[in-house]
Amino acid sequence: MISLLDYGAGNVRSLRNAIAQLGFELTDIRRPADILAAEYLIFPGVGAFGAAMQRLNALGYTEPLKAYLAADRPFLGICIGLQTLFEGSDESPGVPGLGLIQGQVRRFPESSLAVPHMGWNGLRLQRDSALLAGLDQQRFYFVHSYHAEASPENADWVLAETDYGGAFVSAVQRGRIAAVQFHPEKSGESGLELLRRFLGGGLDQQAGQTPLPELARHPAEGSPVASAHAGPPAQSSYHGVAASTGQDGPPPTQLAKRVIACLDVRSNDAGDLVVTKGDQYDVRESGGEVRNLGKPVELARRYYEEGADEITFLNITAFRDFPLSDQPMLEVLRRTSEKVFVPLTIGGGIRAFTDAEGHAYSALDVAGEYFRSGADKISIGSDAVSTVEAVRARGAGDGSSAIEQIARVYGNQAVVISVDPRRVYVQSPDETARRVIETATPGPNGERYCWFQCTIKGGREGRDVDAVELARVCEQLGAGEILLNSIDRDGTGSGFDLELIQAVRSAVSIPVIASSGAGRPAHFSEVFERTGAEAALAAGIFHRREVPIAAVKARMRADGIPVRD
Ligand code: 1PR
Repeated sequence: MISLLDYGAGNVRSLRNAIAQLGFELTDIRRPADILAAEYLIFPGVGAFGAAMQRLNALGYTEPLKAYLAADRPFLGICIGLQTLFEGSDESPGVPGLGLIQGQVRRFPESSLAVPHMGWNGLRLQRDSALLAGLDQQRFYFVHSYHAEASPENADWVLAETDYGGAFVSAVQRGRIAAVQFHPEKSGESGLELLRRFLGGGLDQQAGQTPLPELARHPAEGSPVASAHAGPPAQSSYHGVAASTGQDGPPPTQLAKRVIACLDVRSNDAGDLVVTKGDQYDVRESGGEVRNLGKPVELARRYYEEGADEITFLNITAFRDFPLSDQPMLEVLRRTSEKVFVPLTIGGGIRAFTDAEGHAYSALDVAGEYFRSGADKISIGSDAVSTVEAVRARGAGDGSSAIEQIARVYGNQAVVISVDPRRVYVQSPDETARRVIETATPGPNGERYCWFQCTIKGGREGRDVDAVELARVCEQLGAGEILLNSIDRDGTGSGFDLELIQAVRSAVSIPVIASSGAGRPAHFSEVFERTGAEAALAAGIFHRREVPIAAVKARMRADGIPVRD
């Protein structure tokens, strides 16, 4: 019996779907006694360290869980499920963890690297493992701001390390107990393979010393990777210092730049939900009908199979309707998450709402429904602009905004801010109180300066908020990522707005997704080489099959940019 320790704090739908996809049945832990009855126990911890421990304690799960672990029974912890095995975390000072593994969970230090560590990174195996043998040549999806630290006291647990600034513990294992910092259920085929090995008794086999399969050779090195059968364990990296970059060790791992496929979705005039795509946000043909570029679930599956690192759905007319009445959109999410095992973001209409019967719904209610339907992240557009206006008027956040509420419950990494800016040109910086940039793309009357004005309702209304200010304030309120569109570049195929992207990226320390204007593979390399963007998103060129995702990645690889294969 495979049991899931889900204490209801976040989206575990994708994990359920991944296990179903592998042909296994899952039961839920509903009472403390169920833990000791489990044959395989999976703990996909979600939310903050302290909140996770508090839930385990409140539900009476802590002691049976400790007993289960002490008996060396098959266990797989994921993300916070790894961190809670340690003694404590900077995230929740004073809250004891399960204490199975000696050591602390630390916050990533301030640096030029974005936090959260979000995206696809590699593994450096520290020793033999049936769970990960050969998979260390793949990348897995991480999303976290805190990481477990290796130390001499926990060296016998550390199975893999990953580099981001310094090295951190990305997988642990002893006997039948294993845990990973990344999300196998969001890591495509490699993640499914890891789950398959765990559920197929991989750790039992290892405990019984079944020989491991011969390891493939590392493509870059031409020599066996330091893991199963590869001689002495690789050096460990104590105190956060990447130690395995020496002559003989495997090279440091690298976070890949992400390539994201975006599906703008709305109802067409016949009432069917379609993927559409505009030019500078105008999605209608000259005859007036909404452009139809395909069906959302089918296209999302296609992009998953073609190697998209993430999929984003934007419900582009949700600002005028109540999104929870939009059952087809929720159904799209449910069906997509059954077969697509990379992160899914959904945006559109995330705000507080009162329906025709007078029932009030908070933005958290709306977001919760999206998470339960399979979303990993939600994106907030118009409401973020109103929030920044209110914060500016008040001088500070008051905890009531959608951004703050959703980040508090689901974590910062789950909140993306979708920005829809348009350039406002001026002849001279003196013409406006706004901070302007000198632009290499002058305005229609030769203006050499501009600022980036935020809009709401899909570009229909300009507001007195600058995109740089918006990004900065939203980060302070708890947003975890910025999706940076450009109305000027949308659908033009003329390349990303590098000036806009660099202006925003240099103002925040959370990841930025460059969006709008991709026309050919070189545009992706350009945006990664010339700005600090962590990801790049495109829509039209993928929908119209003008550029395959594989061609984008091949170009990036040729240009020396780290990509997920
Ligand atoms: O304001 O919280 O309800 O969210 C609405 C969401 O819908 C926002 O994220 C907003 O960006 C989006 N949206 C609203 N209207 C449109 C429209 O096109 N008429 N789409 C729209 C925005 C922009 C990108 C697009 C890229 C890449 N689409 O997502 O996919 O520009 O396109 P390209 O590669 O073809 O150039 P709320």
